[in-house]
This record gives sequence, structure tokens and C-alpha cells, in this order.
Amino acid sequence: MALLPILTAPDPRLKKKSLPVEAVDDGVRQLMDDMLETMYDAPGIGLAAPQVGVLKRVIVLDIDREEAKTGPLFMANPEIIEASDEDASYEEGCLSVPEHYSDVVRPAKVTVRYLDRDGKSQELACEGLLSTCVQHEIDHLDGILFIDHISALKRNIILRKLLKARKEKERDEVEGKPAASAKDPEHAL
Ligand code: GNR
Ligand code: NI
Repeated sequence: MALLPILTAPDPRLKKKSLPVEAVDDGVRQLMDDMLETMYDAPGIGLAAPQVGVLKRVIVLDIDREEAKTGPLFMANPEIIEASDEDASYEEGCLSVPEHYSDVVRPAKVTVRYLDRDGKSQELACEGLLSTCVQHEIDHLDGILFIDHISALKRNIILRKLLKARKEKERDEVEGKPAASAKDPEHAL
């Protein structure tokens, strides 16, 4: 198991379309396990391979809800095969868009078909947070971030702030200051 660095926007790799895996082999299982460990450490409720710089159609999720304990879920080549006409709005965040949140409207319910960690084809009906999260992760595989679903004005404000934060971080590193982390109590949200 290993923790993988998470890419943040703007990064050209987050805008690329990922390729399907040919089979769920030991290499893909290793990637899934490393992604799950990275997701729990972040912490997050989902993670897509391109967020760790791997352009493969692989996602992991664990929405960790007591009522409907589903996870962890490992999905290769996930596809939405059915989506409800009814929409739902949910306040989304993303580990690749740190510290920014926006309401995003998506189909309320989706059915996803995927290969599980054993390479077996599965179908899962999703609603609520799981539906939001699975659609958010599949978007990553197509180079789409949640900020691509909001107004260009809001998106550009967020992207400019992320660039500014990155430049300040790089400058601090050159000056030998320790990295500020959202995990430090003083930087907690
Ligand atoms: O941890 C995450 N929380 C979240 C909250 C609302 C909607 C989507 C998400 S996914 C996000 C982790 C992430 O960036 N996955 O790609
Ligand atoms: Ni995300």
C-alpha cells in the first residue's frame, strides 16, 4: 500500500480523457488499493485515478453512511447505463479543487455498470450522496471537474485562487517554511 500525491487544478492531466482498463489484473488492484488508502488519508469519499496522475478508468468510493453502508467500492470502466429524469442539487467539493464548494445539479438517481475488484461485471443503483459521488468520479475520467458545471465566472474565480495559493506555497517552500496543511488544527475548515 502507498499514499499517492493528489493533483490539484489547474493541471492539464485533470482535463484529459482516461482510457479503459483491458482487465482488472494485479496492477489495477494495486492501483485501487493505493487509491483507497490515499482517499481515506485525504480524507475524501471518492477518488478517480486521474487525480493521482494515472489516466485509467478506475475509481474508488466509500461514502461511509451508517444507514446504507455500501463501501468501499472499487470500479473499473464505470458507465452510467440509466439516469433519472429527476435532478438533485448537492454541494460538492473535490480533493483536486481544495477548499472550494459549490452546488451542482445532476440526475438524482443513476445505475452504474462496472468491473469490480475481481473483474466481475456489476450493476449498482445509486441515489443520494452515492449517486452524486459516482457521477463526480466518472466526470473525472472524462476530464471534467465539478467547477465545469458552475458558471464560468465562479469557475474562474476559483481557478485564480487555486493558482495564487499554489504560487504562495511554492514561494514558502523556496524560503524553507513548513507546508501549511488543512489537517493542521489552525488551518482546519
Ligand atoms: O471527498 C469528496 N467529497 C465530495 C462531496 C460532495 C460531492 C462529491 C465529493 S467527491 C470528493 C472527493 C473527490 O474529489 N473525488 O473525486
Ligand atoms: Ni473530485
